[in-house]
Amino acid sequence: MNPIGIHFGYWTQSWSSDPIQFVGRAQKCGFEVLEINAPKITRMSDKERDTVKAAAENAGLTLTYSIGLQGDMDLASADAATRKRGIEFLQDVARAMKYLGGTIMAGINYSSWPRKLGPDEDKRVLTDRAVEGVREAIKTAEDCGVIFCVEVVNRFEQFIMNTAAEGISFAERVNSPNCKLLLDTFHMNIEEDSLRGCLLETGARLGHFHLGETNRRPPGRGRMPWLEIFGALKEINYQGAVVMEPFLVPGGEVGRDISVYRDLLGSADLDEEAAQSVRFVRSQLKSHYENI
Ligand SMILES: [Mn+2]
Repeated sequence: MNPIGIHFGYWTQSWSSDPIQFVGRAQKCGFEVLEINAPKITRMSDKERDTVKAAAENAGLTLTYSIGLQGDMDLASADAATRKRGIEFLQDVARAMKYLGGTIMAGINYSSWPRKLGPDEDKRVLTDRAVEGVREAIKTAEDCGVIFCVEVVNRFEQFIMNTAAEGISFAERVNSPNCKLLLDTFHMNIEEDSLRGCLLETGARLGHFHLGETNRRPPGRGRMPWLEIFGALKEINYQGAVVMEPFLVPGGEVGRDISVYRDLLGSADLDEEAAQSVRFVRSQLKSHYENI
């Protein structure tokens, strides 16, 4: 069965929070994977990395690494120095991940986030630059055994890949065995004609998977058709992690970037909500394994 994970942003208002504080909480809630901030590990000393690695191992957690490149590292930028900074940063991430034994690097690692198309910009030109940048950065990922998962996100957050079909075409152009797709049900719900259809189309190119309800409540608290989604993952024999990415609390950098403008937690408890969602996802996954 797929390991179940959570994105650390669920518990914090700052992307640069120290990931170690979420290890114990994730374990207690029943997770097997914790997705942490990739930029953060590039700024750590080896000693700090050792501490994070040991804590995750002791908690039985696999770490995955999330990226939303900032504007000054945009691989699609017209400015060569900006693109170079982005490539060097992604190389640093791959090396830090190798040190930590990590394999899944995922998110907006091909341009910047959030990002709209400017008035004088042409999507095709920017996509060409992004492909070229990823082709360069991914060489280090290949050397480090890191799978470079490009996330397909909805139109309000980025423009380069809004559908799995666009993601597949991007990955084909990058043409590396280490280039895979990250699909996310929150974005798929907005853009895809068919949830099952786009997963079947992606097939073996799916490298990572995010779970989110339509309003980013924890899975099981909304109206996403989970049985259809998990059934399609089973059909394509997806063995990777399923990482939930709920965001309930407004405020701070995270609330602002995710556009959380109201309190979705109410009187509930963050850890109890997460623990309940793990049980829900596990039972949904399990029902597919029992029916074969
Ligand atoms: Mn996501």
